[in-house]
Amino acid sequence: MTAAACSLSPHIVCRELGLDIELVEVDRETQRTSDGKDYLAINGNGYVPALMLDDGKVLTEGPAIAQFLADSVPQGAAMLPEVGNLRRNEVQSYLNFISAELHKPMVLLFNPAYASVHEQIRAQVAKRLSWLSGRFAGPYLTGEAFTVADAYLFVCLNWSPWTQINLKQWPALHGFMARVAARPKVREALRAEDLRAFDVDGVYFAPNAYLASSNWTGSPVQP
Ligand SMILES: N[C@@H](CCC(=O)N[C@@H](CS)C(=O)NCC(=O)O)C(=O)O
Repeated sequence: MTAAACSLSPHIVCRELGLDIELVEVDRETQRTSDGKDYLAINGNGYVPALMLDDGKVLTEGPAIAQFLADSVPQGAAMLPEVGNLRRNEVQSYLNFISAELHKPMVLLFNPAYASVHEQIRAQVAKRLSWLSGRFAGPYLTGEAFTVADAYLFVCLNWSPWTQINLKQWPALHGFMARVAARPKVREALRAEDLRAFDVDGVYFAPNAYLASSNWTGSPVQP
């Protein structure tokens, strides 16, 4: 994992499901893990997340990991309904949407190499967020249940302040962030990654180390 990166999404799923996990940090500069391994030998693409199982098998790609985790325990059906239930496909549809239409474009907004097209990318993301905000079926994306898609959406939307996207223009999305940020297991995951709330509403979280080293002048709040 890397603090506040998309790896936070399967991390939240693990905590929500009460799974026993060991978090291993990846230094994206050196591609070394905090337990001294070459990360490229674990995931040849070099990006997080990767899930290593007890038998050494490795699963990559966040949405696939989140689904695997939910399917691995009976209580996971609350976060990803069983095969044959159309709600499962609905959750999968959102996972794909978040991955392709939000996660990847938002990552480009962090990259100065794409600065000349950031405005256009931001407009495209805004279009997708407008669509999404009109789709909320309840407190969460598909209704009452907090699903693996909600965990993923929370993590991507948490990057809004860095990518200069003001979520307050979509009250449904801003409310969603507050609701998810208040979940005890989500707070546990945020603390485990040493993330601190840094906005007045306490719904966006950044690595403590980043807040300490950037020129941001507020005072971080322990989640
Ligand atoms: N398709 C991958 C993308 C993962 C991804 O973009 N990870 C980012 C963090 S959010 C990363 O590690 N980037 C570093 C890099 O690409 O080298 C997935 O969904 O798991």
